[in-house]
Amino acid sequence: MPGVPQSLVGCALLASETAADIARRCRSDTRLLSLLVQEKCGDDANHSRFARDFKTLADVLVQCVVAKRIGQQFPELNDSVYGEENDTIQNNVGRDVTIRVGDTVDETLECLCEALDNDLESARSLAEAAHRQFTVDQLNVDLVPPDSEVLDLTKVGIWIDPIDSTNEYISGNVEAENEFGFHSSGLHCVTINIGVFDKETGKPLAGVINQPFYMRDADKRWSGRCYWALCNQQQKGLHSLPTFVNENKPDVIVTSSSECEAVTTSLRQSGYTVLTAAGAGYKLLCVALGAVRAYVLTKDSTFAWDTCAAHAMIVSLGGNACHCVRPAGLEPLTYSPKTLSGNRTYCNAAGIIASRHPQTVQKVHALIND
Ligand code: 2IP
Ligand code: CA
Repeated sequence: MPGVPQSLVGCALLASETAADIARRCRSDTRLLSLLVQEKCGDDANHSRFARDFKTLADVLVQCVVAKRIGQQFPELNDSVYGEENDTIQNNVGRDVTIRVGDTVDETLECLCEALDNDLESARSLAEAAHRQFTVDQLNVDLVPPDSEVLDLTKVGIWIDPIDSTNEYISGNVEAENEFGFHSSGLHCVTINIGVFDKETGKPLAGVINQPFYMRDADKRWSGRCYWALCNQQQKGLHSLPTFVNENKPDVIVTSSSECEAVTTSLRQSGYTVLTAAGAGYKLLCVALGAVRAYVLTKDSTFAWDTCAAHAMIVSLGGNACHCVRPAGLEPLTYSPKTLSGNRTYCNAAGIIASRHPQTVQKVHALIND
């Protein structure tokens, strides 16, 4: 079919657009959003970063849609697609509903009706959105992904972060771009991250990032932008990201607003301009796009699903994303399949240093650890 690449990265890219459409729909419907924001509990919550951690119906539905699409096109991957969220959400009368995307709109509608307390209109709109198919020419992407890729699917695992920066997504603020061309908070920092990795080596292989809230028109309607990259041995360097960036500007390091003052002070004293931005995926995307020189995080507040997609992009560009603090050495982050153990298993416990420039990764690692 024209505009529908047969590769895994192409499939993930088109699925990410269905996901972005759902994210925009849920966000523009205040009733939907207020009904379905739910607090995460126990091991599922990211308590090292947020006192309260939330998920939305959009998170759960997006994850199910992306997993379903990948499983439909690549049935051999059915058991190798992992997501940040579990697949249940509580409805208004306190009942847990497992979200399932069916083979037809009606099957999905039935499940969503239960989650939405029989609000048929909202459920139908979401069920239709979950089954909407896009073609590449409908996407805001700089390069069409290849029709095939050199991947051994028996070794492939996939991490999905359905909505990264859920807190920004829920608050819905909009902030102006800074002088370096990125946003420190707000809806622009929301991303959908789909990362492909090698289950044997733990290395990233490919990544897709969709930014659903990239631009707003005069009628305040949002449109998005998406990116993909391959970094498997045979296709490293194949991506839709800018290859050349203007290096003639201050060296900006982006950090979390929760980063320790001692760390940001030492980076500033070494001549870096240090700025904060929300969203681990968004900060890594800023690195991949060349808007910043590096992303530095000394804390254990990110997970495999936050980093795998952008990590693949940065590797495709010749850079890397490595552990930041000792006792971990200057080794790249790695990824493993989801098992029954809790979410902390997938935590990037020694933080992150990510840059398109390997010498920056080394320099910053030395600066923080010496
Ligand atoms: C969060 C989100 C946060 C980030 C945190 C992630 O993921 O990306 O913004 O904190 O590390 O786990 P910070 O913004 O300080 O970098 P989610 O929104 O999916 O829970
Ligand atoms: Ca996340």
